[in-house]
Amino acid sequence: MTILMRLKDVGACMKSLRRNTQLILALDVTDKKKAHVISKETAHHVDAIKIGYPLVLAAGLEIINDICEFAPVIADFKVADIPNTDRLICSQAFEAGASAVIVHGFTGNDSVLECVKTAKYFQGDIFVVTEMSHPGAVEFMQPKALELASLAVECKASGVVAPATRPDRVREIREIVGKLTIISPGVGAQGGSAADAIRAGADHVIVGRSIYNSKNPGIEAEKIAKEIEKCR
Ligand code: NUP
Repeated sequence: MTILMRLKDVGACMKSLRRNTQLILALDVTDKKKAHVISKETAHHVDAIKIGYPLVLAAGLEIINDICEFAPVIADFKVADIPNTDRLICSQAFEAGASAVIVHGFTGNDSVLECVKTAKYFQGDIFVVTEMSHPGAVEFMQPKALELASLAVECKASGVVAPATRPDRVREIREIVGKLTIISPGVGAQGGSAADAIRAGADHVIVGRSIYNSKNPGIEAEKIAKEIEKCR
């Protein structure tokens, strides 16, 4: 199938990341039907839906095209390979209907530049991981996180991923990335607070388990969106 045909197929997808509720849902469920139901219930309260390996491996890449009817999709593939392979991976994600792809920066300038070039071709966005939100990130990522943030700026990425579990780090990363978009995971299940991350300079928080494991994902998403609204 040609790229143009595929682009036509995904014409119904929402393409640009909104900045309305500042909430991004991490849809890490592995049941296709559940993914649809949760997306529909939360769509009004989220600016985007992030889909990663758990759902794509369970439901197939086409799930991106399904979910982008509800909200722009960020493909969390944490791309980390040689430039040619990065281009192939990013192209697959954008052709499937993703608005943005998350990539690692530790592979270096050439790899990140290739991802950004590919995103530009599809009019999409690239977010570069700086310091991850889990405790193990302090071992190897934290010492290099600010350099990874600078690399994202140099490579003209759209934004970076920074840890809501460490708002001070979000603040430091904001100083380096300037106007770039910061998306910040680690709220709820990992212990971070949405309000603290936004106050520290995040544009959006990413929330998974607290929403999709709750009895009523729509109400939970609305609650977090209201918490964010209050601290603006
Ligand atoms: O540093 C990161 N931390 C993190 O949790 C980078 C990520 N991409 N994520 C992702 O955000 C993680 O893979 C999951 O999809 C989501 C957080 O989910 P939860 O902890 O709110 O359930």
